[in-house]
Amino acid sequence: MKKQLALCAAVLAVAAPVHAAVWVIGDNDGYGAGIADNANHSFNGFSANYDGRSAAETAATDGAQYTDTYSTTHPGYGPQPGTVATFTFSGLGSGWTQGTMIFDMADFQATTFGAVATTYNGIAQNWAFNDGFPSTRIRVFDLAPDVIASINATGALVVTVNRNASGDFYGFDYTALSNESLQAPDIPDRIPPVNAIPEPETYALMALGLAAMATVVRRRRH
Ligand SMILES: [Ca+2]
Ligand SMILES: [Ca+2]
Ligand SMILES: [Ca+2]
Repeated sequence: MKKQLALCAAVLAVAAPVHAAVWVIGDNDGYGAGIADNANHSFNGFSANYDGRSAAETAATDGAQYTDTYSTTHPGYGPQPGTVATFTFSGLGSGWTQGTMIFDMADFQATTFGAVATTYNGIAQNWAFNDGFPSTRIRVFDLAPDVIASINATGALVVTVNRNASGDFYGFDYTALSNESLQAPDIPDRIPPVNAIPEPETYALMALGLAAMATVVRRRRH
């Protein structure tokens, strides 16, 4: 029995990932400000200190700490030595035959300020995007065979976005990886928006409203 269980585990390990899955770093909460997909960011462009992160995102180490901010949490215009955002997807297993990277990204202006240098597991990607200020954009990329091979070899996908040679100022809402071949229309279903948690005073107002309604109903009955 033990041998059979061990064999099953081994087969599962080799075959993984079996099921369609999406790994998300950060969250689809509209840059911490409820900004709709592909809408303009509320960032005013004057100060370089936009920060819509939750406390958990600020403390994260997988790359969520680089979401819901501008320019990878290193505020300032112009090239900034050391401004490299690293997003680490781990525990991916092997057996990958296809995959998709998804980014909700803001304010990329490669022609004006220089493209950022971006790699997937060390493999260079072309990120010469010109979306303009303060546009946000959902981008969906099929993973190339060399990237798929690197995931199978390491069980991980490490994305680096390096601003050392660029003066562009930009942001991410979240980044995500799927082991399916997805298209843009699939994204709202796979990565549904996360609503901001209502503030305590909102609950208090709702309770007051319900109490008032109950009073009206009681009065009408009399
Ligand atoms: Ca957030
Ligand atoms: Ca920009
Ligand atoms: Ca977010």
